[in-house]
Amino acid sequence: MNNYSEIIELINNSIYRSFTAADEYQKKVYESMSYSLSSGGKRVRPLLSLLAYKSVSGSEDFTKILPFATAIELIHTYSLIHDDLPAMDNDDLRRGKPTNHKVYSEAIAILAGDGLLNMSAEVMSRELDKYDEMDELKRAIKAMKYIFTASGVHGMIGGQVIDMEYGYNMNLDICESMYKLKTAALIKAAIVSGAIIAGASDEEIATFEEYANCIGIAYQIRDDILDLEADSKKEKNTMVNFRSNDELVSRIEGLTTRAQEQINSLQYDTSELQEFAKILMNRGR
Ligand code: GRG
Repeated sequence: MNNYSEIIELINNSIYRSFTAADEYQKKVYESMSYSLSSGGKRVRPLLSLLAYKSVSGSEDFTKILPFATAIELIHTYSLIHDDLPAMDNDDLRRGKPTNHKVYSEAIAILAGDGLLNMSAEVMSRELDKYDEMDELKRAIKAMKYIFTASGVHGMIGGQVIDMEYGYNMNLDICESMYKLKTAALIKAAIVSGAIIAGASDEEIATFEEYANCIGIAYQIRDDILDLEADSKKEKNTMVNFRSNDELVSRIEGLTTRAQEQINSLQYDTSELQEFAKILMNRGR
């Protein structure tokens, strides 16, 4: 992700600014939130948000999109903290470091996740005061609605429920539904919110949705292959249980091509989104 280091710096600054002062008695929860926010996440989702915004607006002034991109990373971080908890995947390591609950206790990790989710709402709603134009305000509300729907039971949480309920006993169909919700929904929200805030039409948003869905599913399949290569595959089922490596690689290529074709049909400069789709699918850990 080296090519994008300047944009990632902007994102990181915005994430760290989203923290309000740490009061004395509850400072442990701030430390716990900050631990997971600054422990080496690639910032894929906020980056996609900014690239979609830039493509539609033609502008590199990211002031308007940054709060939404930041909120998505806060939501992503909460989901990882909760996913690692004993009641969920019970993992000891995340990004090569001890998981949040291992460092701060299970209770604090639950609260830190909750805190990050709330903070995502705070960061976005703080923006609403700044809009003078009704159209801008409507776009901001539309983006918020999209982000919260995608991360809720119709999206990411729903996907996590499928993982919990069917993880040890699923078929390809269930696995596809899980990927669409658990992984692709938040990636879609990142891209679509960028397009919404930049003023894309409904038809264009539908095209971004299709692009995002393809790269979201392909991103998860790539993640499964990386897990397999690192020999860290979990006991639960993933796509590698149903398809050979060659089939999965060719599925990733097919999804990436479809994603690229989709945004190629737009009237905007989508070259960075095209390139980023390729980088994501060839990524290592
Ligand atoms: C607990 C509500 C709740 C949801 C959890 C996102 C999720 C759902 C679980 C995390 C486990 C997992 C494998 C999710 C699939 C999405 C994925 C590939 C996450 C990792 O995202 P990256 O690669 O991670 O962007 P970094 O570390 O770069 O932030």
